[in-house]
Amino acid sequence: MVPEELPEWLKVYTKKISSMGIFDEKEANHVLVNEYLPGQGIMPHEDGPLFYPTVSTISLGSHTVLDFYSPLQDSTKEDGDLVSSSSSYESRYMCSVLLQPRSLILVRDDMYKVNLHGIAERKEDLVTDKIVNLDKCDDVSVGQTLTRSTRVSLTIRVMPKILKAKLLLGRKR
Ligand SMILES: O=C(O)CCC(=O)C(=O)O
Repeated sequence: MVPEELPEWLKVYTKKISSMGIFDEKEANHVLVNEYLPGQGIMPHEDGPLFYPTVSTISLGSHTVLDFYSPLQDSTKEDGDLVSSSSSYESRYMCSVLLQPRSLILVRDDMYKVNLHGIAERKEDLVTDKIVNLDKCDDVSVGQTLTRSTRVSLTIRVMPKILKAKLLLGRKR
């Protein structure tokens, strides 16, 4: 990873979130900006070992629903049978979190390091009791259907190992 200066408007958020102490004494140095149109999502995945194992995400524009799954490589006991790593995501589904516009979510420890997270490719979301943060959400109740619009997410995190010096790519003689 080659370090680049973050734009000033983003530093407002990286500094504010870092000052909460969620990355130990480190300051966030990496921001991923994703845009999702209605119907777009992201496959269940882990973010990998390159990052400090607490990740913060600000949601802008639309709400979305972030789903968590137990890991692909893990074998899980279900009704006495071993479910192999080839079982579908459905059988590994754990729970969901409703990400409302202007919200901040922190994902850490095993939820970050062990489990997978993803966003289903849907244009609307049915609110169910699998959404574990409903008591923290304003004006939402089970049975409601929420229609997605365009969402931009800022995933703010710490990448501990970055190149100390900038690479001189394409340098003119
Ligand atoms: O947009 C989000 O909230 C999640 C993004 C994400 O999981 C990723 O880019 O790895």
